[in-house]
Amino acid sequence: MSDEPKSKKTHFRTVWISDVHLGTKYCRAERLLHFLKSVQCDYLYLVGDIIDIWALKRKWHWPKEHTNVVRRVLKSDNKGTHVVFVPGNHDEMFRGYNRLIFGGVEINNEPIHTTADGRKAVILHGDIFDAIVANHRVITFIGDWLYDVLLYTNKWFNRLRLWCGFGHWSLSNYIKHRVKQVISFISSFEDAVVRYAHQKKVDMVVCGHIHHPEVREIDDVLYCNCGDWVENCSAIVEHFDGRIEMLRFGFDGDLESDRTEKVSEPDSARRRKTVSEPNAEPVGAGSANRVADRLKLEIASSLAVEPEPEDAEVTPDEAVVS
Ligand SMILES: [Mn+2]
Repeated sequence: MSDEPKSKKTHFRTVWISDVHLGTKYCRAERLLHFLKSVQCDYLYLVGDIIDIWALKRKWHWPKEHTNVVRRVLKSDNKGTHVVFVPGNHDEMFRGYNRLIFGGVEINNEPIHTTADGRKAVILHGDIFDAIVANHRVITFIGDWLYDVLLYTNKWFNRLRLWCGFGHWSLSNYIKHRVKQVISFISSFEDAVVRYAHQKKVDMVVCGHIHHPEVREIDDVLYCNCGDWVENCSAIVEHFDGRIEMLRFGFDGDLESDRTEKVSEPDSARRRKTVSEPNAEPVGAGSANRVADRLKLEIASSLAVEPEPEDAEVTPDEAVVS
């Protein structure tokens, strides 16, 4: 007997989450639990930094909500969900157990997922790019309140500096500089991930690590970042038709909430796959026709005219060269 009625659940083909950081006081375990209870999926990928072993080694922090999250994940398996754990840097000791199955959870350092519409996705946490990405420690989140506090502090700080004979030091400039650094950090991380996806010849990549949820097409690769359950409370999901979406819950984990942000992948990411499909098919009458159509399209575009549909009647207006 299930404790939640099935009708209330939202069904997805796949759910990806990362950077939960269980074992730290910053983990939004209740929100995650709320989310996990409200969804049902065929595949659940835990994309690293789920349990923060580093933090637990420093100071033991394990409230009962954290146990409940673990229980819920293990329970998903009983309901027909294939659970895959992709270790991150905070739970890297699990990397030694690549391809093993523990309590129904498969550990896999870099699984390949195939979407319902036949796209290949490489899944990895993303810390392997730390060495490539400069300034990787610059992941800071500056909240509004902190900004105010710092501005106030800055006033006194500068009085002190003047009194000591130093010049004025602008905090807001400093923050702007830091923000620029953060943005350049994120983009160099994304570049490194996308380059890796090119190497692996996949259509899509799902990662985490930088706590910055995203679904975006970069250089013909669909880049998906799960975000985290510390600040963003976010997930990447795949619908049953293969459509990818990023969900961000505004701190409540409630799918129905007004504050839930939903960002769908761009249509181009899916269209591109459909266009490139003929090459993969065995040559036959169907694919030969498609090749002919593409050729016609290419010739038409090089001549800058709209290719006319086979069965449409051509009116003089349409025949005009643009
Ligand atoms: Mn990480």
